[in-house]
Amino acid sequence: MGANMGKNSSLLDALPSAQGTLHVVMLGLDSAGKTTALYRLKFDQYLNTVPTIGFNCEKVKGALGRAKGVNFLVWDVGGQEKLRPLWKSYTRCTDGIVFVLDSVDSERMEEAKMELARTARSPDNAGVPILVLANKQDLPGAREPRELEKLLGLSEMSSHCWHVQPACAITGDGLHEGLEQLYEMILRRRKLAKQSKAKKR
Ligand code: G3D
Ligand code: MG
Repeated sequence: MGANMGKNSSLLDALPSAQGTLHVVMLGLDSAGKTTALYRLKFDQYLNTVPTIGFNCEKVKGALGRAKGVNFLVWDVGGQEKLRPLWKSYTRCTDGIVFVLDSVDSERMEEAKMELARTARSPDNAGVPILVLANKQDLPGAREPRELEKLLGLSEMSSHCWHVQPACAITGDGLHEGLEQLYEMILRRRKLAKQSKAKKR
C-alpha cells in the first residue's frame, strides 16, 4: 500500500493542475477576432461564464503537447481605441500575452504594429512572452506569418520571446497550437529566471 501511495502522490505532482492557473491576456485591435478566438477555445471545454463588463474572462484548458491539461485564465479586453488605456491594468502580472491580428487588414497593420510595440514597451510587460495570433487565415489575401513578422517589425522586439501562429478563430484552427507555443515560451522564461537566480546565489 505504501508503494502505491508513493506512486499516487508522484502522479499527482505530475498533473498539470498542480502547476496552477496561468494568466493570459488577449490584446489586439477591435475586430481582430479576440472574442471569437476566446469562445472557440472554450467551446470544447467545460463552460464557465463570468459576468463581464467591457471584457470577457474564461478558463481554457490546453489540449496539445506539454500544455495539455494546463489551465489558462484568458482575459479578452476590448480593443476599441477608447478601451486601450485599460490594457495596461489587465496585462500587469500576466504570464503571457496573445496579440490577435487580422491577417487581411492591410489598412490597419501599422496601427496594430504600434499597439503591439506599445504593449511590448510597457514596463509591466517586461519579458512577458507574446504570441501573435495571425487570425483570419481562411480569408483570401491573408498574409503569412513570415510576412507578418516583417510588417510588425518583430525582429526588433528583442526583449520578448514571440511566436507567430497562423489561425482561424471561426474553425478553431491553430488556436490550441498557439496556446502550446505560448506555454513553451512561458516555461522557457521560467527556466531562465531560475537559472539566473541560481547564478546570483
Ligand atoms: P474582437 O473581439 O477582436 O473585436 P470579434 O473581434 O471576435 O468580435 O470578431 C470580429 C469579426 O471578425 C466577427 O465578424 C467575427 O466573426 C470575424 N472573425 C473572427 N475571427 C475570424 C476568422 O478567423 N476568420 C473570419 N473569416 N472571420 C473572423 P462579424 O461579421 O460578426 O463582425
Ligand atoms: Mg471582442
